[in-house]
Amino acid sequence: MATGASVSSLIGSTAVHLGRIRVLKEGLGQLSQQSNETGPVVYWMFRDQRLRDNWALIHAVDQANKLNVPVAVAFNLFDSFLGAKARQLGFMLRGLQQLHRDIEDNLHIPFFLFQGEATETIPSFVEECGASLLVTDFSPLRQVRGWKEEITKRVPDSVSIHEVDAHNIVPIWAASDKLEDYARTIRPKIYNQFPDYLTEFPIIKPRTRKWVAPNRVIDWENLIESVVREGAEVPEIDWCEPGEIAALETLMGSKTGFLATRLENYAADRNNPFKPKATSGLSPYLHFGQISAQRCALEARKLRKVYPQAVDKFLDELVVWRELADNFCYYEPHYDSFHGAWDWARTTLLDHAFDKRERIYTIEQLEKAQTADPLWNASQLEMVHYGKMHGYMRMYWAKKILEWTSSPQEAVEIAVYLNDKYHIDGRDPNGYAGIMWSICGVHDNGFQERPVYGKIRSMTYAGCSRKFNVDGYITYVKKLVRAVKKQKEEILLNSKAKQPAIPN
Ligand code: FAD
Ligand code: FO1
Repeated sequence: MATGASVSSLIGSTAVHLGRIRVLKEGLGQLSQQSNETGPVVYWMFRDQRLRDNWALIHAVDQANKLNVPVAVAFNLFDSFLGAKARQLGFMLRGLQQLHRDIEDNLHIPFFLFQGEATETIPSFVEECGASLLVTDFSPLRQVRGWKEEITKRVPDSVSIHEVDAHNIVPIWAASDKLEDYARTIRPKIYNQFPDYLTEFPIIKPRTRKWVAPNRVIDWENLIESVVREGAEVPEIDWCEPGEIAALETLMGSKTGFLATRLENYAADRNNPFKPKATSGLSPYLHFGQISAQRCALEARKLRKVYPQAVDKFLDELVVWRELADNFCYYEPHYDSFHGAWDWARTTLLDHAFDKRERIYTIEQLEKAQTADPLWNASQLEMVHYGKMHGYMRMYWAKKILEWTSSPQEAVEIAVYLNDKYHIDGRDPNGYAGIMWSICGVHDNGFQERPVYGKIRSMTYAGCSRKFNVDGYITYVKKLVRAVKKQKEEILLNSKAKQPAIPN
């Protein structure tokens, strides 16, 4: 696999920093197999589902302009993706529906939606349209990497494949070539490369060369309706509007946007679950790539003179901790199980494996928030009904699962299952790293030894009470849940009222 300088000998100069691109496969020729005509550059969009500020799309357009060929964007909707339900799929598809309209209207780039296995649909499309190049974005998750390996084998030999890290500000392979121990070890590696990578994006200008793309009407309404029906067990949320425009509004909007109206309180209040508006609320958009972290960082940095502490804290979470999570999933094959625990943590957890647990709950009891701890129950209900638990509570939530299950192995399994099932931003490297930090000592140090936890940092109800208004948070979640349930009932009543009366 070629990176950096060797990429330059393969693809020449590009609009995108060469360190951001990896050549997964060097094709034998640029000419299409189908005819004498040269086919489009195909961008298989995966993790970075946006047309603005997208280095993978910029690279695809840049290469197409150089080859004087058109560009096509392809997205594959998997039959099943890590158990995603209506909540996540509805959000994603509604965002893609907007992207489809915007990319065709504004950039005249055709958008293709395939359904099934990407290992089948993407190579077939590449072959059918006689693609001259396949560009894709980057994810460290093992499933995605497996699919890419398979696709690399299956596309015709004539076609090169370029992978662009469009998600991280400093590309994962440029930030570090190893598993990093701590935020403090990766921080200087990232910040030192900001001059190279934290740059403004060029404007995308595809050549107007028209490609007569095959007929491809996408019935979004029906597709979304059926996906939402099938995944109804975890219903959609209504407080977070999907799509790039809404994402930019959440970042910069003058009425409620984070930078314009809320950044000020970030340094002081971001760890207060009773003040949920103090954090950005960007994680759903970042997870689905509906906004670029680089855009968030560029805009936040402009306010550094006014709010230095808040901006520095925000950049630390957005860049250092987020990219550390990608680093963890990229270099640690067991990123979502006890096997991925830090060595000291594994030792101490095994030393305490047979400690008596004061309480043990089943996965069903945990899922239904039936524990004796009202604070934990509130956080679980916030996740189940609202779809996003406050960041501070996520740590407490995961640590308590360690305390209340019979082994750390089981604790990680349950935490991953619940986190991915209910969170709108689940299935993300941040989630796996967050759970492993909470339960398995990842990126953390040892603390004073305690039963069950061993040297893993513990969190307690009393500690939370000293930090924030626990009762206020519990009451806030109760209200939230009541409102969501009421709304569900109204929707149900409305849909029943709309059904035609059954004749006697
Ligand atoms: P802000 O505080 O506004 O932060 C801005 C962005 O920085 C976030 O959107 C996120 O991309 C990044 N960020 C913030 N905190 C962290 C962190 N600790 N680690 C890595 N990146 C961070 N995040 C997810 O995106 N998906 C998950 O499924 C997820 N599960 C978690 C599970 C546990 C047990 C823990 C401890 C953390 C988890 N996090 C997860 C990380 C963090 O809690 C969320 O990213 C944050 O609460 C999202 O809210 P926000 O966008 O308002 O955050
Ligand atoms: N990406 C796809 O290319 N196709 C999908 O069908 C798909 C579904 C999906 C469901 C939930 C979810 O959280 C993400 C989903 N993604 C999908 C996006 C992408 O896979 C994620 O951004 C990566 O998992 C993060 O690395």
